[in-house]
Amino acid sequence: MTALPIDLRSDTVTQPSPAMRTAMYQAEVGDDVFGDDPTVNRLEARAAALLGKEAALFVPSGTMGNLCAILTHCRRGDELIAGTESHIRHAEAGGASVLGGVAMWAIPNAADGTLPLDAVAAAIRPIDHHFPHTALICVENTQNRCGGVPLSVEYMTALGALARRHEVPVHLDGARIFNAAVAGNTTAAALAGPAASVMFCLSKGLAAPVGSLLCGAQAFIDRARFNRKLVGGGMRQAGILAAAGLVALNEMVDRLAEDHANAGRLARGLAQIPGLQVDPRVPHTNMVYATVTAPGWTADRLTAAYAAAGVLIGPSDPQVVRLVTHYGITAPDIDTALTRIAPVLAALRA
Ligand code: TLP
Repeated sequence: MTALPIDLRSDTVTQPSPAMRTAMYQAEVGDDVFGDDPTVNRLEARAAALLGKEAALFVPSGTMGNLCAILTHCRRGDELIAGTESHIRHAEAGGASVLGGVAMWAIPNAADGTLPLDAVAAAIRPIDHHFPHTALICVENTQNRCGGVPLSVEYMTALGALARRHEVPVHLDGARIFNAAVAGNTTAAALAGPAASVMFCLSKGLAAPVGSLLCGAQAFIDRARFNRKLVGGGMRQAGILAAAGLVALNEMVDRLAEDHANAGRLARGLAQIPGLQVDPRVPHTNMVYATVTAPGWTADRLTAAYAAAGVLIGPSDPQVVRLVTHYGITAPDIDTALTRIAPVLAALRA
């Protein structure tokens, strides 16, 4: 295989754009742990404004952004509510429990990615000395493991109202909130409005090399800054990274629609392949999940076979694979990928 592989494992594999590299080279920097980095300060102000919050904190990763939010909202022994399919529960190494002493009450996500409101209400603990204190409700938008589905402003508003009635804050894992905003024809601020805090990533579909932002009220972000230091996330001349982040916010949001269109193209192609089960209507944003139904095949085996054919994908569950479109993947790349993988199951079944 001499042609370059087409990498659909995640939107985290994106390369920075030429404008990002130029901005990084030219970035004005200082020591951000002293609050001296003008580029980080500009990025934090811009992120807060875009998300409709008072303040923001630049962190190295989405995982650390979620962790700092949890450490800031919760005390040891508290409990948070999250979806069974949420990244916080599924893929953050149990950080809330290990580092925060916070227990998780997991509610099955509905197929549309939401946490059913009656289930959330039922999971909020009454005040009783037997029970841990429910300190936080976490939702994810887009909801990755539910197919990258966007949650609507209406749902977020209803969840926010429920949470307010119970005086429990909502944290939004908005790693891909701009995908949700573009898909739902709304704004990130409208989606984040009902949440007390929101984390979003620069280094996924927005294609920056590193970094995420945690946004919320000023007093919340001041305490989160303490927690970022606690977990070793204070970075020094981080303006080098923030410069790429500013380009990401200024130039890379609107083009996410292209990734969504390419995901649709990919899903329609995959739906033609016997041995894969894909709902061609399903990609709402930039992810396609496919169930491997070919007898004797698993997600791992298919991933290896596709890699040998020059297409990188990710196993997600024993029989499920995930393919993600992103900056650097064009419509012709999708067609090439489909041409490469179409014969794989057919050849081996023959
Ligand atoms: N997701 C990664 C993997 O960890 C699965 C991916 O390829 O999708 N929240 C959500 C919803 C995420 O999908 C991710 C990363 C994170 C948080 C964590 O972000 P990072 O990787 O920056 O720590």
